[in-house]
Amino acid sequence: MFGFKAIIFDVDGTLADTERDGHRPAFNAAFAEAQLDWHWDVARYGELLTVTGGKERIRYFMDCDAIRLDSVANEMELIAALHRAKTRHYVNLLQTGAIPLRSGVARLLREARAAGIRLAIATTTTQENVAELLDHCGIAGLRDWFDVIAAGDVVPAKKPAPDIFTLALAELGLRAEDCVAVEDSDNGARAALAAGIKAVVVTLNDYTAAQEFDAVPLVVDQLGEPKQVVRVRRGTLGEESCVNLAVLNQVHRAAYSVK
Ligand code: XBP
Ligand code: MG
Repeated sequence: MFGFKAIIFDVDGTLADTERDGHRPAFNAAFAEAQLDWHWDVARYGELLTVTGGKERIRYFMDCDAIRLDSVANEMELIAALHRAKTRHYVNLLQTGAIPLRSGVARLLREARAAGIRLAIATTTTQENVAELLDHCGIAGLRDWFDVIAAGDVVPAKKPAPDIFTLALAELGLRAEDCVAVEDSDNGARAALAAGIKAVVVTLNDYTAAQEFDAVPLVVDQLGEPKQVVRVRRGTLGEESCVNLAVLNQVHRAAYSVK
């Protein structure tokens, strides 16, 4: 019935709004704990999000603000220690259940499972962070719904490089044309497209709403629920009122139709 076999989801900003009130305060808690006077406010964090990966983001911040230690080795050690502390703070927050899934995510995951569409994750963040998010967002056993969780430092280059999507495809044993990717950011969409996945859906959030997404066939403000108003920035929902399997199928068919 459907032309695709799997959906590959990004995590941060896509499954859940984790950045502003999740990762960002965890970074700030790590800085405070290390007695650094660094603080990333909401706007500054938006600028820093142009670099994916927490360690890479700290490095970028230090470069931007010309913060130098006496050796590169000490800088790397500081970044690694800060990132470990940040992960601890972030996991503690996730364990309180403070970060729910975005609108329509649980619905779409359930629809996919019922239809025999496989589920996968391709994310820049760590396995640990993904597991804790999935374990504490209110759906028992959610982690096991995903056949593949490709996460973090296991690939040479982070998004917008295609590597993590290429790994997810290899672990699924599927071709790019068998899959639909769901992302929230320019870096993420570029990574999916570079891996050969043409059927890409972007769900915007506050940090990514101003990005362009010229090459993405469907850009919406949320996956949404049937009776909600889903705002469509690019593409169409056709007869549907939210992003469901029928919509993903339309996106997939259009992406691979011979023109
Ligand atoms: C998400 C990220 C991540 C998180 C922090 O990118 O960039 O770096 O902000 O995660 P994407 P870590 O959604 O495109 O995968 O600190 O665990 O690296
Ligand atoms: Mg993201």
